[in-house]
Amino acid sequence: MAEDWLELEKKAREWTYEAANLVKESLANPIHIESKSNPNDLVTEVDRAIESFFFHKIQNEYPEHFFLGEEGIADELESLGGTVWIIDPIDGTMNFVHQKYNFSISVAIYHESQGMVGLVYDVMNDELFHAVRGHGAYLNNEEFLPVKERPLHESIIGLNAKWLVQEKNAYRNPLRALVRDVRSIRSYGSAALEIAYVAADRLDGYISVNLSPWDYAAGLVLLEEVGCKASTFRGEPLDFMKPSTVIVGKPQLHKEMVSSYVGEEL
Ligand code: 2AM
Ligand code: CA
Ligand code: CA
Ligand code: CA
Repeated sequence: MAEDWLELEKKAREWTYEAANLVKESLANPIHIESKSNPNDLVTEVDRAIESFFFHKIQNEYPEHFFLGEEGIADELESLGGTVWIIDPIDGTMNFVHQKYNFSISVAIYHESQGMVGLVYDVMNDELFHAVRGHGAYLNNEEFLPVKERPLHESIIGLNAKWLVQEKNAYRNPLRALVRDVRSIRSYGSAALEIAYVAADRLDGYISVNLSPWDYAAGLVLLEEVGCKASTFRGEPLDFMKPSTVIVGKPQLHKEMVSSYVGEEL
């Protein structure tokens, strides 16, 4: 049976708003925080509860669909075959914990490896960035205009300055050169939101040395609708089965950032 992607987006949107209300309610109480891969890689019981909320909704309503989420509630997937929901329950957990602000819920639906639905919801600002493949990208009820290219020296790039000072980061020098040459950099602390900002023309590009599929899956659906590009630093398509470098931008800028800065063999 062919899926109705507009209907699925409506359902995803309804659940996202419901999940956002649960997140906001959780802010009234103390939140238990743990570390994952390192002391700054945080997770809370709210991240897990929201992932579980989506997982059970999807299992009930669409038992034939698959699930890929950051907190590992579902069995690991080996491919993006069939219909797969790719969810980051809270993107920007550090902001959620420290600021109670600047975090998002990221929900994507892929079909046979193709992004069909993408939603990135900035919970505290009530900004829902959403797209259905072939139907344009929107912020709340407003459709995005096609993005305008700017020359690299007038561009603002989303980039965490930590990447410039970590000695173990092999891309430190190419990234420093890029930071020197662009107009400025910004760091909001939610990769999904920063990718949505590129689609919305608030940023010209976004770069991270290490992201996972739930960080970019929804954002990529938005980008596709406005003609922006996303790839690894080497210009290869993103591999949804493992973490990788990610570079996103308006087409000309993306090409230049890859070919003149981060795309070289290390
Ligand atoms: P998260 O909050 O869902 O973990 C922070 O700059 C951005 O990078 C966030 O979108 C964050 O997602 C993401 N990120 C990916 N891997 C991370 C890691 N190991 N530690 C911290 N943030 C990570
Ligand atoms: Ca995390
Ligand atoms: Ca994330
Ligand atoms: Ca997360």
